[in-house]
This record gives sequence, structure tokens and C-alpha cells, in this order.
Amino acid sequence: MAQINIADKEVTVKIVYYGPGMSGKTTNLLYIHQRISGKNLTDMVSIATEGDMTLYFDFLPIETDVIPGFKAKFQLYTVPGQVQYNATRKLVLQGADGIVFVADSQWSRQKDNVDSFANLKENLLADGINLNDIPYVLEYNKRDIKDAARLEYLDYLLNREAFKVPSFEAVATEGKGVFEVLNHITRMVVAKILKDIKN
Ligand SMILES: Nc1nc2c(ncn2[C@@H]2O[C@H](COP(=O)(O)OP(=O)(O)OP(=O)(O)O)[C@@H](O)[C@H]2O)c(=O)[nH]1
Ligand SMILES: [Mg+2]
Repeated sequence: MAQINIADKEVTVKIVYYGPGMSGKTTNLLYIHQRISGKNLTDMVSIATEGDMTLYFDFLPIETDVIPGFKAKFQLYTVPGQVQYNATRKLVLQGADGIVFVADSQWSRQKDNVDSFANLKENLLADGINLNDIPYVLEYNKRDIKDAARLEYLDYLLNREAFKVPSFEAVATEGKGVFEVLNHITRMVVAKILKDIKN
């Protein structure tokens, strides 16, 4: 959970991009990295990749002033989506304050989306955490491809927990939707932290 250092007025927040292999998680971080202005930019670290495939994780730290009076450090991570890397996914997921589930809109990938979403819930539960207790949003990526599933269908498959969560269309390769998603999950996480600070 978020590390809040009241003395140093510093908050560290972890946001994890989760989803099936090749859905576009790393592409989101690459776009964010490219677009963030110099003073808040630190290097993005990609730990082991093979082609497009993430074998371990990507890490992008950003400093922001979204929490009044605090220096907020946002740490963005991606998990490796390929089914066989579940041990790594569990590790990367630990301590997440917010999750962006990046779904692949491609028609043929819908079972992979559903399986990955179930895997997310399962991995959280193994740590005693219910997905509904963590701020998360859905990113429906690859809206540019011809055989993209309809948004209603993606919502039907993935947005069916106890309450509906915000969902966004994206084309990560063009940066479409990427900052909308990041801003939204940031606001949700910050709202929760401010509530926790008050309590
Ligand atoms: N057409 C299209 N291709 C995309 C989009 N986003 C990502 N891609 C492509 O999809 C491929 C996989 O993207 P990555 O970002 O590496 O996927 P990932 O989710 O990190 O995959 P893993 O690391 O294996 O879990 C790359 O070739 C991207 O260029 C998109 O919005 N539209
Ligand atoms: Mg990746």
C-alpha cells in the first residue's frame, strides 16, 4: 500500500498495468515516458524483454504535485502478460495502490482478456486482497484494429464486478487514451490516500 512519510511530506504510490500478453501495457508506459516533461522524468527501466514480450517487468517513476503539500512519487509497473510468468506477476502486483487493466480489443483475444482478469483477481486474493477494494480502471486498447470487439461486449466481459468501474478506449501506439487513463487512476488512488490520511 502507499508509503506515506508525513515527516518528509512524501507519498509513494504504485500503479500496476495488468492484462494479457501483447495487450499493450509496455506501449502505454513507453508513451508516458516519451511525453513527460524533463523535470519530472526519470529513466524507464525495462527488465528483460524478448521482442515485444516483457519477461520481467517495466518500471517508470514519475514525480508529481497532485497531492497538495506532498511530493508524490508515482511508480508505474507493467506485468508480463504471458500466461507462464505468473510468479513474476504476483511479485509485481504486491503492494499495488491502483491497477490499470489493459484489455486487447481484438476479437480473437477475448478469452485471454477474461482469463487474465480472473488471474488478477486470483493473485490478489492469494494475498488476501479483494479487487473491489483497490482502485482500478479498464483500458480497452487497440481500438484501431479492424476486428475490434464492441465496447458493450468488452464491458459485458470485464466490467461486471460489484460496481462498474471507469473504462476507456485507447490506441496506445498513438497515445490515444493513455493519459486519460493515467489521470483517472491517479485521481482515484489519490482520493483513497487522502481518505486514509484523514482516518
Ligand atoms: N494496432 C495496435 N497495436 C498496438 C496497440 N498497442 C500496442 N500495440 C502493439 O502490440 C504489441 C504488443 O505491445 P506491448 O506493449 O509490448 O504488449 P504488452 O502488454 O506489454 O505484452 P507483454 O509484455 O507480453 O505482456 C506491440 O507490437 C505494440 O506495438 C494499439 O493500440 N494498436
Ligand atoms: Mg510488456
